[in-house]
Amino acid sequence: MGRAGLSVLERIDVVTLFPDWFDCFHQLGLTGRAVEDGRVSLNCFNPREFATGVHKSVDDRPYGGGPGMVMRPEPLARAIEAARGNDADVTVGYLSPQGKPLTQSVLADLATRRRLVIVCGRYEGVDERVLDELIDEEWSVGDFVLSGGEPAAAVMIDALVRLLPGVLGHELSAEQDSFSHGLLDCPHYTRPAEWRGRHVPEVLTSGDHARVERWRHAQALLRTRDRRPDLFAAYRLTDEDRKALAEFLQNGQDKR
Ligand code: 4GO
Repeated sequence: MGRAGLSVLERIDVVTLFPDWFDCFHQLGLTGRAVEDGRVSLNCFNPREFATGVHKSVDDRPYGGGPGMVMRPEPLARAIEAARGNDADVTVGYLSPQGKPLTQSVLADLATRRRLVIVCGRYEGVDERVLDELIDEEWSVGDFVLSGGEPAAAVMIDALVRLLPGVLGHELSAEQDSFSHGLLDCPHYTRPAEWRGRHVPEVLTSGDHARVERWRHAQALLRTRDRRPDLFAAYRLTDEDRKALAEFLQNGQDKR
């Protein structure tokens, strides 16, 4: 069902040694409201609580030597299994720099799975056998290294929850986002019309809605071309787009 896109994310579980990281999602802002309103439920499972022995240890030294520690398989596996439960329709993901890059379109797909379990590693990472045994997908939030998967999971949760129906309120705005059309966002302005000698572009105060939309789209094209040539190369320009670009470049209205 998740794959057909007929479902919508109902529940996110996070496997983490630091559940405090996720408290703010229950309290603050857009996600706080979404969780409070029951649009999505958010739970944490702590491998520490599944560790046995007096020390309840969750890490151990790496085979083959070297610095740092590795998360032990059994407490982690038990936490993942507790999070998953008996449900067949669950995607279990692990966050690491080795994962598939998370883009808006990957996240839009994940937002149509019914349940996600997000596993956060610490130390040097987790025992590879846990990935082989229990992880369906591996994701990355970018080409950099974090000391734990928690901030990456937090990024994912924020990006996912705002895609859920009813969460943004103004349904259209997720569609108007940067990236949903493969382009960066246009500039935004609010009052006052002049601030520190800088004026809001005249078109935005013209009341001509069609002109405003053409300007915004041209700005998005120009900014993408300047700042993200990789995205611009992948974007398929329409004849309309070419005209808009040429017009705005000619008129020197290229506020970027
Ligand atoms: C995820 C996790 C980077 C990412 C991480 C990322 N670093 N780029 N660190 O999405 C294993 C132990 C992974 C620390 C974790």
